[in-house]
Amino acid sequence: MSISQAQPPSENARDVHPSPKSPDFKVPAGAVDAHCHVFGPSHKFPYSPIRKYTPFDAPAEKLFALRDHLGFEKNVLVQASCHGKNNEAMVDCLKLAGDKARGVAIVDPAISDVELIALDQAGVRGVRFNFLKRLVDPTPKSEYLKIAERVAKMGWHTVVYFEAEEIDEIAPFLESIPTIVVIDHMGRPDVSLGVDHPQFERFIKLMAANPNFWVKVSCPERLSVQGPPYEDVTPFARTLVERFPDRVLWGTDWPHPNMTTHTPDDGLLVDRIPHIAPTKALQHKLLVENPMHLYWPGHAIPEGDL
Ligand code: 0GY
Repeated sequence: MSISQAQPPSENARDVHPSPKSPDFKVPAGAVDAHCHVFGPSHKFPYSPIRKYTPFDAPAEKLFALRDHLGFEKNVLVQASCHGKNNEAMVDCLKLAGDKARGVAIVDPAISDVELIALDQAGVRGVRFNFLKRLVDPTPKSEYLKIAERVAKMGWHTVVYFEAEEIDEIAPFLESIPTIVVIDHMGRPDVSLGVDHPQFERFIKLMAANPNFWVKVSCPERLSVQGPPYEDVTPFARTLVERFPDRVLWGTDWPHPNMTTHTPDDGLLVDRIPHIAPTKALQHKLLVENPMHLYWPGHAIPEGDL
């Protein structure tokens, strides 16, 4: 493996899949990959000095090639911890993508209104609060709340990433956020417990009690105990899609940072979609209507073949 990037990847980092399969499942026209990242290139957009990992560079042009290969039309770029609060790589990618991408930023509580407006003009529509200890040092919830109150005025939403064991501790904070709250990766359930376990029931109750909560039915590759094709994760995603069809999003999670067990094949991930969203109507909501509503409100929504 040749490593020529400016900041070499962490020892256990994996590069992206070199040749993801062409999916057998054809996504509907206008489909949005609503959770992916761009990394570097680090000679141009260095990783954060306080990052917990260094990924392989995964620049905009590689993402666009994957988008086209999988049949998607649009991307939502989610700022990852390795770039910290410097959103330049993401903003550069938004510019290159034209209207085909939107972003979710990580911002400092001291960010100025001018900087927030510049992010909005670049296509950012949300902020991300990351609670995973292996990824970030903690930020006080009071600081996060101040950010949420400011971005609420801009019509943005909040994306949160936390571990399932933290749900009781974090729920009151989530319920105080005055925006739509999008929960990453199904709240990271322990899938070995099973879909009927109180842990996942607790998550469903949280979703049911808060109509402003949305969830990404993403990341089977991280949550699976069995590995590809991730059948042990399917019942979790399918339950959420069927129960909350208007509040679910789907994303590849490309380029899959911190995966140590295997290199995910994004074509295979796309082929899981009909298993978690078994009807054309559910697929259209998951891949087109819901992300368009959140990230391209007021834009024409391509009709599905229902
Ligand atoms: C993801 C998941 C991970 C990483 C990050 O911000 C990040 O670094 O989100 C992870 O390691 O679980 O969504 O990319």
